[in-house]
Amino acid sequence: MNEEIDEPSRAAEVFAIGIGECGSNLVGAYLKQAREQRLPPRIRGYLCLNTNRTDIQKLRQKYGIPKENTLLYGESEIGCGGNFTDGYYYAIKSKEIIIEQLKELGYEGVSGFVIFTSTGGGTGCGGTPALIEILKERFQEQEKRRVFTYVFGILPFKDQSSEAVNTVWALSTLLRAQLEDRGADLVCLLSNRAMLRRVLAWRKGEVSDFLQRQLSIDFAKITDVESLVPSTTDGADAVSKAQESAFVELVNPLALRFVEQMLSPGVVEPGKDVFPTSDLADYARKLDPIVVPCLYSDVGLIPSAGNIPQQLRNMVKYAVEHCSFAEVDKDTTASSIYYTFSGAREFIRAEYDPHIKEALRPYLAPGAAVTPCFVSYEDSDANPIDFVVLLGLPKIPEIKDIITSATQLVDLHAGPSPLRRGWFRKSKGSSEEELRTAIQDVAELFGLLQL
Ligand SMILES: Nc1nc2c(ncn2[C@@H]2O[C@H](COP(=O)(O)OP(=O)(O)O)[C@@H](O)[C@H]2O)c(=O)[nH]1
Ligand SMILES: [Mg+2]
Repeated sequence: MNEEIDEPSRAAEVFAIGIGECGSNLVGAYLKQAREQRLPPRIRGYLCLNTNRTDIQKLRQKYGIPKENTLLYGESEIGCGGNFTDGYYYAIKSKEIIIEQLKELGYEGVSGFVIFTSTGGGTGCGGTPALIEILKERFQEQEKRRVFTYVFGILPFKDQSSEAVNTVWALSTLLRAQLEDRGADLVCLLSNRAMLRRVLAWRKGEVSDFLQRQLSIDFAKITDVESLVPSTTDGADAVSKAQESAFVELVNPLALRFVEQMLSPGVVEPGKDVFPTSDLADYARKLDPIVVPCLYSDVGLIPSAGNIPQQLRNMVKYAVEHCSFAEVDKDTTASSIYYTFSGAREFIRAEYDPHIKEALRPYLAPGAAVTPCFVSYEDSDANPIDFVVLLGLPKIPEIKDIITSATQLVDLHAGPSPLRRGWFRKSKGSSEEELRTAIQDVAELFGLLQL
């Protein structure tokens, strides 16, 4: 892909994997957008994996993805229907063909993998922990080389209790595996619900045209934006399905803007300085294993207007409270923070760090560390000021909702009736105990034990 890149920066390249429908769409949209503008310089190659033939066909058509960049695996060709255990074992059983195809696409020597998935489906939810195991085994055990695996996980829309169960299972599984060094190095949570709310708030005009076209929704008549969010339960009807797919179209570009920002500090470009020098591994080293990103694009910082500390405080507040990719509590207490401040050279100054840190303090747990990264460009026109904050293990009300929904669904099927209990095995390939442990894990991790 990037022939002119020299060896050191080549070594810092990553391989992108989209697994399941959501994950593959994100990779497809990312590369399509990149092809139209410029190639994403960090991405060595990409693969979209799915257990569902129709999803792959739709994906190839929509984003113009060549066949060799997709892989259909598993036993049925009709997906996993939300059964994450199937999702997990289908991937494990297809280990050889997955590795073989990654090899053909040139994955040797990359420093990391970015894996895109939804947390609430089956193929991606179950397949992601399996994929990471496969990659870690291949690199760490066979090659004795550390590779980083970053997961961009999309949280479901609200009131999807089956997806809530899957989300809890996926987070617990990814983190438990990490204890044995076979899990995700970092999981970035992006919430469909929160992203949709942002898009609706920011691009009202454009969005209303889009909804009018796609769904014949008259935006002028909508008073409660939240009511637009599909609250589908299992077996959603066709209307909410159409609605959901229109909504994902709206949120995907936002998710991708963040991905681009997150990968950018390590990309070597003429006229660009990064201080302190940063590589992809930094995020994993400096942050807790689950993070929620915030992205404030095109910040209006005006040094000549004076009172820079105040301007920076406003920027930080706005970023955390209005630009996070999953809603966080106002008095969120993150256990770690990493921020990237990027833009034209005259605005991006390391001496702003104490002010930014001070402004971030209300969102931090006592004793938690903040890691800065300044990215400055010579060319001021092409590079607006962007501020990215990664909040390590913040308080996320949505996670609380997800735990509550998951618990309700588990409770519903628990109890003495073997027919009711059959749900655990049939729908999830799992057991009540396994799911209760996962719920407990996630509740503990986020400090949510008193629900
Ligand atoms: N943001 C976003 N969410 C999606 C997309 N496609 C599906 N989803 C969400 O993903 C979840 C369903 O998982 P899906 O990826 O279809 O399952 P899988 O194919 O079995 O891994 C639901 O929460 C959907 O709202 C997409 O392209 N973008
Ligand atoms: Mg799907």
